[in-house]
Amino acid sequence: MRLWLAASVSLLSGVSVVAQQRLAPVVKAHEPYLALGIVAPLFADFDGDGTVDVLERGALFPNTGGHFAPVPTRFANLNVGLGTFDFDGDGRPDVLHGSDTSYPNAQSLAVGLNRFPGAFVAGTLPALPSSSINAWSVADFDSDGDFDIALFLYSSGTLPILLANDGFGNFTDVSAATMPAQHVNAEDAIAADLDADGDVDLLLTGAPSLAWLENQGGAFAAPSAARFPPGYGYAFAVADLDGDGDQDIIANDFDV
Ligand SMILES: [Ca+2]
Ligand SMILES: [Ca+2]
Ligand SMILES: [Ca+2]
Ligand SMILES: [Ca+2]
Repeated sequence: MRLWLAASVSLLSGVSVVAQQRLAPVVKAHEPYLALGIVAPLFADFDGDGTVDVLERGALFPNTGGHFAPVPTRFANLNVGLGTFDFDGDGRPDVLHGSDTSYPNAQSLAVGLNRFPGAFVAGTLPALPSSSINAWSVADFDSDGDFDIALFLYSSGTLPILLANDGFGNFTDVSAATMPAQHVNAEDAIAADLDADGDVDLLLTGAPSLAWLENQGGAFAAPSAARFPPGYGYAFAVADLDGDGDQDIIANDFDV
């Protein structure tokens, strides 16, 4: 069983104030739910009444004063929640979800756009390889004000994937022009502006140690571990821990 030692946080840095307002809030579900045998629920105000609701296995549990009664979402493909993001910028939380496993197959990846009080409707995704998703991250990687999706797959023959959002929750595979043309064995991915140049980079664990993909104007350089000590590569979090204005990293080796 994989047991993660710390929760990860996704940080968005260096985007404009307008983009930051549009891109908040960010919630990334993580594997502990699944490692414990609990299907990953998502928490957000899905029905827009000001209270935090629960979404799990295709059912919405609206929060009515602390009581949660399931309501079918009428979106049959809404399986295990990965995260909640406002993909179409309408102020309502949308969802990223996959198949019922701790490492969903990329082919099962789906975006549910919030149309409550009606239902979720599917955003458009390109065909993706049949391989489990080792790591994923959602952030505004091309700095155009909407959430994009980065994927790192398990199968050795796969390449990193970047799906660019058109602003309405429809995604295009832009990997060939933006991602390194090599398999990247990432266990988890966090988006953060590590070099403080205004764009969102990707910090990876398990590749095999900490490594990062530098965002160079919307295209990512090959993974580099040169700036990191060896042997730290499973649980991590990113924040400005010493208050000096740049992003610091807490990491923990799986074997320690
Ligand atoms: Ca609510
Ligand atoms: Ca939305
Ligand atoms: Ca974007
Ligand atoms: Ca950067």
